Amino acid sequence: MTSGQRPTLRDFLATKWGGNGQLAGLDAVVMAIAEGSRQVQEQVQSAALGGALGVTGEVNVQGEIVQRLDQLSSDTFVQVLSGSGFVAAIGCEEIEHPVIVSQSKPDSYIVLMDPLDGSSNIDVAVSIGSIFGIWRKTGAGDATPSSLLRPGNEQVAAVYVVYGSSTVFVVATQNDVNGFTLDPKTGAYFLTHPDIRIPEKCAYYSTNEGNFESLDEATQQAVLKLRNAHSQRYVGSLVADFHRNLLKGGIFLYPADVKRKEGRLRLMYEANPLGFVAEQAGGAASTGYRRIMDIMPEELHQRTPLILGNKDMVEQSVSLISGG
Ligand code: P6P
Repeated sequence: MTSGQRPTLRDFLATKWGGNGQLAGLDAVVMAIAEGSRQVQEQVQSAALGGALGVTGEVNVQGEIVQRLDQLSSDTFVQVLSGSGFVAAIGCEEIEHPVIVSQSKPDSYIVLMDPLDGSSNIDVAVSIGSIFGIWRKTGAGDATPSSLLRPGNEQVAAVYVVYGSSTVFVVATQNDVNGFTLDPKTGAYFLTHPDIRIPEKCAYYSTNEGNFESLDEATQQAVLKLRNAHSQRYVGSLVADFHRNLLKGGIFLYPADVKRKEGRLRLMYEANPLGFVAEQAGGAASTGYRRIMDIMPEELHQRTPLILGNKDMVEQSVSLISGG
C-alpha cells in the first residue's frame, strides 16, 4: 500500500475521534505533538552538521548534564503544545516546575513529557525518542501544580515518537494503539502500524546487565530466568527498546537496585505513558510489586522501578521479584 493510499494522522484522528465528544480537543494536542516531533526530527538529523550536538553546560533537575538537543526539543514541544489552545499545563523532564498555560479552553489537557529520551545516545547516532502522557484537565480556572500529579490510570491518551531508521509516531487511547511513519518529504505522518497488539510470544528481554550484581536476590532470579529463555536486546533508549518489544514481543526491566532504591526511570513522563500504551496493546507495566498506573504521584519528577511489556512475562517477573 503506497503512502497515497494510507490515511494521514490528521485524517485518521478526524475519522476515529471526530464524533467522540469525550475526546474534544485531543486531536489538536496530538497534532501539536506531531508537528513538534517533525521539528525535533529535523533538529536531530542535522545536529552534527549544525553544531547542536554536545552539552549546554547546564545540569537539569535530574542532576543530568543537559544535551543541547534536550533543551532544543523541550523548547520546541513547549511552544507547539502551548500554541495548541487545548493544553492547560505541561510537565517536562527538563523543567523543574510545571509550565502553566493560562486561558486554555475549558475542555483542555495536561501533558507530561520527556521531550528527548535517550540522551546518552544522541552523539553516537543511536535511536532516541519523545514520550507524552495526556490527562484531561479537571476543575475550573487555570491549572495548578497539583493538576499534574495524577495517577497513570487517569490518562486519556499517550504518545511516543522513535527517531530511528524511520520516525515512528505511536498514539494510544483506550484499547486502541496505532503507529504512523513520517514522510520527511512532506512532513506528514501516514498510518503504517494499525491496531498494534503486543505479541503473545516474548522474543526479547531488555535490561542493563551491568547492574546485575546490584540487584537483590529475587530480582536476579527474575533476570536469570529471562536470560535463559530469550534474546537480550538493550539500546539504552527506553523508547527504542519499548517500541521493538511492543512490535515483536518482549519485556523491559529497569528494577530497583542497591544504587537506585526508587529506580532510575521517571514515573510521570516515562513509566506512566509507556505503561498506558503497553496496557492498551494487551501488555502490562509494574514496579515489580504493583501496577505502575495505580501509583498516586507525590512529586513531578519522582522515579520508579519499571517492568514493562509482554503481560505474561511481566507477571512472571513480578511474581519472582515480589515473591508473590
Ligand atoms: P542506563 C536514557 O537516559 C534513559 O533514561 C532511558 O531511555 C534508558 O532506558 C535508560 O536511561 C538507560 O539507563 O543506566 O542503562 O544507561
